[in-house]
Amino acid sequence: ATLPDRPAIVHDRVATLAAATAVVRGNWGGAYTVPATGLYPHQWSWDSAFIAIGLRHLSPRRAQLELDSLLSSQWADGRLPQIVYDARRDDDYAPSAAFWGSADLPGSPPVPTTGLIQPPVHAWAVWLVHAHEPAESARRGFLERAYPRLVAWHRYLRERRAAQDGLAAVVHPWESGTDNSPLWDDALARVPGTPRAPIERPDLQHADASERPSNKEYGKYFWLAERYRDHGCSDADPDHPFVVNDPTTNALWARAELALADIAEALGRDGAAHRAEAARIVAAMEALWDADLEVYVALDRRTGELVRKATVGGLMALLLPADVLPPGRADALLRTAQGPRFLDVDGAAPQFMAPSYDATAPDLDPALYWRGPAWFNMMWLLLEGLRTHGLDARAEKYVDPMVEAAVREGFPEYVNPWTGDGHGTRSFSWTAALTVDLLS
Ligand code: 9YW
Repeated sequence: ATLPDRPAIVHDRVATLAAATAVVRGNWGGAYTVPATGLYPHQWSWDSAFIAIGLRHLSPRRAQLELDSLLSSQWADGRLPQIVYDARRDDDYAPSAAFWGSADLPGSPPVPTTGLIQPPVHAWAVWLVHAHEPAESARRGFLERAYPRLVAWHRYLRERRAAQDGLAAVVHPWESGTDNSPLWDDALARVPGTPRAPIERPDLQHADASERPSNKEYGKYFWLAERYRDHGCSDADPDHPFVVNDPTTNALWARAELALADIAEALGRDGAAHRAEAARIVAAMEALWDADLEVYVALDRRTGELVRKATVGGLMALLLPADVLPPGRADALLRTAQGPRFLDVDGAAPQFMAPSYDATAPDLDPALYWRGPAWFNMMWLLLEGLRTHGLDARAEKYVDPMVEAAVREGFPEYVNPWTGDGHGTRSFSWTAALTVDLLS
């Protein structure tokens, strides 16, 4: 099977690198990069990891600082917060720092943050930043500083989020990084949409309402955030209505454990416990495997039921080498990734990127956030997954289409996978940073 040839590529490498660099530079906030100046004016957890992966090519020191500043906002229990607020910009985003009032919560850091988390891609990002310029990293003690904090972060996932069955649970759609994914529809159906706080939507000043979650969904997001906050963000609320195992979070956690092993070994320690932990997570993920769809899916902990829908996040176990996965699993995932649900490599029309949601699903919407559009972080991860399994040439074929989609409309947040049309906000940091990475 071959991917149909792309039409002539319009981007110019030098100009594209300059434009992408200008975006990440323009979004620099002093010690970290905001995801987008209007829509997301604070530091976001997994955004910083992807941004650092691009920044390492431009300035290894800035890439280190990006991750250092997130790691320094760690809670006493080890959690890395979803958002670290910049007090100077606290009227631009909802829910605000005042909504969380993190200073009043036990174990919170000195800076205001949310109490939620995001997918644990950080240890891997730290390793990639280090490995790009090991001497510069060693000179600044980057790994020594990061390692204990990353260990504490993973301990939080294991002890506070994975106590029952070894799979990390998320307690809010925001924690998955894929807010309105179809994976969360059923679980959200039992969440009240009536928070005490007013439902504010400053996001709608920066992106079209038809491309963002609905007010109904935001009501539920606010209600869940209030509930988690009102229980002290303690993970000890037995009746929290939204507790799900997300395939992206768990696959990235396993991948990050392998990176932690590399970090430990670079520091002259034994990495075996981290490799064993990665294997343990992969074994636990068997509970998420859907043998019919040939993809990992979500598990609703409140009902005990699998959410049998294929999302691009369900392919992220491709980031793990074949010998870490169960026999035959990598081949099955590669079939799904390249099949009609995602890249459709035998299909008639050339595709820019993989959709976030099953292309064969009747309710896919190619412009609506995590319900169809292609996202640059997920596609970057998928290309890494193809490369992990020796499909370098296949991955390479997507670099130009992906860069073209990024540059054509000014580094959009997400795009239509089939036309490349941009959606959401523009000058989005991880789109630009990962473009730098693809071209470096
Ligand atoms: C929100 C910042 C974040 C990303 C998430 C994406 C969106 C909405 O924006 O979240 O308000 O946090 O879904 O993955 O980290 O770019």
